[in-house]
Amino acid sequence: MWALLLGLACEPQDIRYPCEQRWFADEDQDGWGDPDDAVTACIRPEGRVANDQDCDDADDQIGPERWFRDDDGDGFGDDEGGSRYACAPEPGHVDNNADCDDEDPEVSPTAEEICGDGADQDCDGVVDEGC
Ligand SMILES: [Ca+2]
Ligand SMILES: [Ca+2]
Ligand SMILES: [Ca+2]
Ligand SMILES: [Ca+2]
Repeated sequence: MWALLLGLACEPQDIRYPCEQRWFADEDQDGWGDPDDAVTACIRPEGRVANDQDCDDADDQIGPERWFRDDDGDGFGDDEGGSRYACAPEPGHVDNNADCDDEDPEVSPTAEEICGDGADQDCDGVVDEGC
């Protein structure tokens, strides 16, 4: 019985992370970590997260924003170009994913619908409406 318990106690831990994994304090518990407070461990220490992207770890209302690639430069991005989280604006990125054609600056939510061409210029999901 004791041998069995001891045997279990000596089982290797369930290591799911490389031991050089760094864990960042998440004081405000918003899921974003403090880049200035890191420890290294194989198992996630309580109250810590694997990212270091919190902009203010004392305020759970302040965290990184999601930025979307805007390839055609019309001020609207999309999901396809990928997105990233950051505290400051990312070059070539915008804070929305409202572009329905990120290869055409003439197509965006602020563009005007062009009648009769079978395309949806203003990204409202309707082709040639109001024509
Ligand atoms: Ca945090
Ligand atoms: Ca925060
Ligand atoms: Ca765009
Ligand atoms: Ca566009």
